[in-house]
Amino acid sequence: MLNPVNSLRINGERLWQSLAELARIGATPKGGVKRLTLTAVDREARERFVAWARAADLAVRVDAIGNIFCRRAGTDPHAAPVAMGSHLDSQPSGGKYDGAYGVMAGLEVMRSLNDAGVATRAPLEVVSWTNEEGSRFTPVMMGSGVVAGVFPLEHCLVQRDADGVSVGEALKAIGFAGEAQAPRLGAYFEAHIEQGPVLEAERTTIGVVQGALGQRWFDCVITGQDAHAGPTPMDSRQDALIGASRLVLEVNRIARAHPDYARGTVGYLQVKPNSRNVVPGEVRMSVEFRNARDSTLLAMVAELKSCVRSIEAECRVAMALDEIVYFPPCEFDARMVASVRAAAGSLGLSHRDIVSGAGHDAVYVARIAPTAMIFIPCEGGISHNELERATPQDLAAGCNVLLHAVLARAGVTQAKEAVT
Ligand code: HGY
Ligand code: MN
Ligand code: MN
Repeated sequence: MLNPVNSLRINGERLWQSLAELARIGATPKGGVKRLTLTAVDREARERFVAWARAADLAVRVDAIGNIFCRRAGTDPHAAPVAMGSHLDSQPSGGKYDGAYGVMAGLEVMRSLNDAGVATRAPLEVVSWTNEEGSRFTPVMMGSGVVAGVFPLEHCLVQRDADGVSVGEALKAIGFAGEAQAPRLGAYFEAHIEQGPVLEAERTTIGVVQGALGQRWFDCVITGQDAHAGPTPMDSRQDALIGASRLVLEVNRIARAHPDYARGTVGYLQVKPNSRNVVPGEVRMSVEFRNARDSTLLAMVAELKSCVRSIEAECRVAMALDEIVYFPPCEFDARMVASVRAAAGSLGLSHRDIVSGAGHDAVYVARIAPTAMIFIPCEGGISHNELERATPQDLAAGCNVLLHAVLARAGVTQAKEAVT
């Protein structure tokens, strides 16, 4: 590899400004963003990203699930591209860095290589994947899942949101129902905030991500009987909310009782008829479990199902559990992980190996291309929260690691005299 690029660094101020400008799209009062996938706000962010990519002379293509691919040519047009990316959609009350950082960091790498006149052997791509968050439409990580062959395209296009709008209709409405074929990827790097407390607590700048927890998501419908809150004696009620409340506590107990990074969460709960003087006859809720070992994840689910049976009997309700997402724990490609570690080391940045508690598009892309992730700290480990924060220094550091890991993978064929 040519020496001149070793001293190459990204433009941290430009990265910071791009993130700030993007964060104004869907900005929420407490400093976060609400950019639900395939909404008008998501379209605005997508269009801003496409305009920036075109201004950096990247070739922009959109595929049938709305994934956006932006290519920088390499000197070997037949080489499989080295890709970077993440997602522009957010949680309903999300932060300005979850997803956006990985897309803007990839764009900044392209911009910096343009500024430095560096040519790579393999082409490069920066990708914005559709619907990583899974909060408006399930399944989660939809766009990367389609490209990785996890979900059939048609299955995803007919998924509907709470208002009955389908993914296909929403894609057309925002003008991102593309026709391009997703490119074959030679490698994929995703830069992301850790979304947990480890790096900040250890004052470590870079997380060298080994892999991600496996996840199992369920929709649960609890059916009892609507009844008048006054005349109905306590013993004769079929109170769906009591059943749901018992299940919430059992999910928490099961997660706390298991090893291997076990997690259990009920994040969504809808009570019907949701009227203060009616005993609730129906509750719809989410249940999700995560774990670093597939066998432990299975054991957690088995315990959940036995709890469901006993709660049904005790509360005289019916509980329907429908599994909607499953992916096993994943390990990233050892050579790719090593290149992230080497880049952090060569930049003199503190770093440590870490496992991702969150799912990411990288989890599915890892099924079709060698993949690795780069984490940076976020304040208090807070994410999926409007208060999500990261420092300009850490954002730039992670982007420099991305730059040098990508260059090591793509190969440098031309660089102006020593890059100052
Ligand atoms: O839920 C997750 O792990 C990711 O944020 N979609
Ligand atoms: Mn994310
Ligand atoms: Mn997220």
